[in-house]
Amino acid sequence: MKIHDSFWSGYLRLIKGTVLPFQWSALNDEEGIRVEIENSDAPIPTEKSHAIANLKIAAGLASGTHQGYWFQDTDVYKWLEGVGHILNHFPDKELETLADEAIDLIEAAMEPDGYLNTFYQLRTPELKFKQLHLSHEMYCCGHLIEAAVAYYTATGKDKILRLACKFADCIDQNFGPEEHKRHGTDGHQEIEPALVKLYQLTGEEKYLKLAGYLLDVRGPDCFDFESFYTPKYLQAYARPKEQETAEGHAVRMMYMLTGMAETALHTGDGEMLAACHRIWENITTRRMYITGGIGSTNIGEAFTFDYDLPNDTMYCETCASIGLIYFARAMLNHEQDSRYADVMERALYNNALAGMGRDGKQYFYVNPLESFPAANQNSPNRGHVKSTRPDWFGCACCPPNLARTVSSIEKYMTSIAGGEYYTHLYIGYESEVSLGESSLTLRQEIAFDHRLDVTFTVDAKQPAGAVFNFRIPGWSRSFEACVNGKKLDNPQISHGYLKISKVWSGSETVTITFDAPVLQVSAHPFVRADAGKVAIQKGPFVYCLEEADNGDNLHLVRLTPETVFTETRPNPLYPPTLVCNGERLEVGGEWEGKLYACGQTPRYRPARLTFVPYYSWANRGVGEMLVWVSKR
Ligand code: FUB
Ligand code: ZN
Repeated sequence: MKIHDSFWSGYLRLIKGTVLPFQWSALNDEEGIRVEIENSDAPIPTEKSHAIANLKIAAGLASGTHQGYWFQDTDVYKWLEGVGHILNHFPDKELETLADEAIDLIEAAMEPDGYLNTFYQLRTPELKFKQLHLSHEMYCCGHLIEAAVAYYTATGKDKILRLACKFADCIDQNFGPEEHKRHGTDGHQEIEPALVKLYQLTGEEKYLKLAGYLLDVRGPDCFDFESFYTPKYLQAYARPKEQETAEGHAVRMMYMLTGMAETALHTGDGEMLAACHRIWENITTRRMYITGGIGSTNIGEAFTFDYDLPNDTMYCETCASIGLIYFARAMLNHEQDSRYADVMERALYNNALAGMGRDGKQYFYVNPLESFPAANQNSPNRGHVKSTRPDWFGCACCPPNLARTVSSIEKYMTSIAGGEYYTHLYIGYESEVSLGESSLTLRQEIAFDHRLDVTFTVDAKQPAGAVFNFRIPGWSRSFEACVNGKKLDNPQISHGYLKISKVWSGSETVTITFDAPVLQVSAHPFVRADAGKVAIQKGPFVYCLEEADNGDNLHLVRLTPETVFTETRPNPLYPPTLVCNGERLEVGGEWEGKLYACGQTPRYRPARLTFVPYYSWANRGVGEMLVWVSKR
């Protein structure tokens, strides 16, 4: 698929030209990259990445010992996966050579039985597979598998695939229900969805079986629980199939659910799928931020309880939103229902994209909905909230996770199910597809302004019957669709998709116009943090106020019933800026020397307010930011 989209093509070029080269420099500890503490759960073991150095040492090509987390290897694997995906968009010999070098290193560092975890190899070999609640050994294997599937698919080079299979086989030989094997699974899920991908690529049933085993064995009798590695943190307070709500560490929960949905797709395990449905409902109706962020607390990087969505102390890790995108996409494989794509889009265009700065060299790990730099700096319970994006992290899971996700954007845009074609995200592209017996060329053009205009062209060399489904986005209140210029008077709608079924012949065009009004969204009244407030959304984008446009003390501004928005477009490649009339509370001399007082009459003066897309915040220096704004 060739992406040609004013918004996403820029991101793909950024990933190729800047993000991946920059991340390679970070993994190699090149000078001038500022490493930040961001994981509040554990002391930072290094102020370097040391990820490539660890592999070199394990391979016997350098001296020294392991530095960094016990899952530092995955930063290299996720980077490799990103390279694999980006090569589908642009050939790049230089990146490919770097990737091949990294794969050679992985081969040299791997033990003869396929085991690879540079932390355990170099620091505590006697503890291999003995600290499963902590060790991330299978998590690392999962990321190597995902890298292998992507890199092999893009290049046809199979060395990394052979290495990933060898590592997966090592896990398979050591773990399983059989008497002679160890019984248990990894504290951090990830290998499960990866094994399903490996099964899909190789057709080897053993990988699917292993994924199922690792999902079923998790539970109260599975781990030796220690310190904050509680049963909830590890999603082990009940068997995954019996769980009702999203608990514990948010990234782990998302990767587990993705693994469950992907596994159930092939095994037909109804209980597993039912659990996915229950937990999906719990997350999306009670525990998800409007930005698609998840994880209401930094303590354990975790979910808390229903409607607990604080805007300033939350976690909303970039990886957790990425995990939600994966889970939503996996659910779309089961059910073509627009509610999954709506959430996928929300998480992608807001929390996930906010994880990366415009320059592609700075990243957020934690994504607040309200940022007050003085509090971030001085309040001990907000140390995890940063006012600007650091270059890199001691625990650097998020930056390469963004690289692999954005570089594979096409995987989230469309799908084919039951012989029908589905459009989930509106992004410009061109591709050749086979639908049943027919081979078609599809082209989609997008214009997003006051509304979203979609022009979808089908080129059929021979007349061909085909069904196309177009998602009706949750943010759109009305739409109009035409086929070859003729309006559809009774459009057929199924599960939130507009269905167009016909015989296509020659070049035919579907045009759809979705209105994209500026929405003032309220939260459920039980969300205490958002009471009396609204968030602004237009199309897939949630908006925010920034100090750079609106001055400080953003909590003093409010919208009114008379507020009207106008749109301006400083840069045609980006979504519009929204300007409106609101009010600002004046804080005058009557408050001099007082902290509390009775009988003060609040005085509001008119204020012009400027909202920018949330994903773009913190690109103009340090300043306040606010998503949920008071409304009179
Ligand atoms: O533990 C591996 C990764 O590091 C997790 O997914 C992130 O939350 C961070 O803790
Ligand atoms: Zn992360």
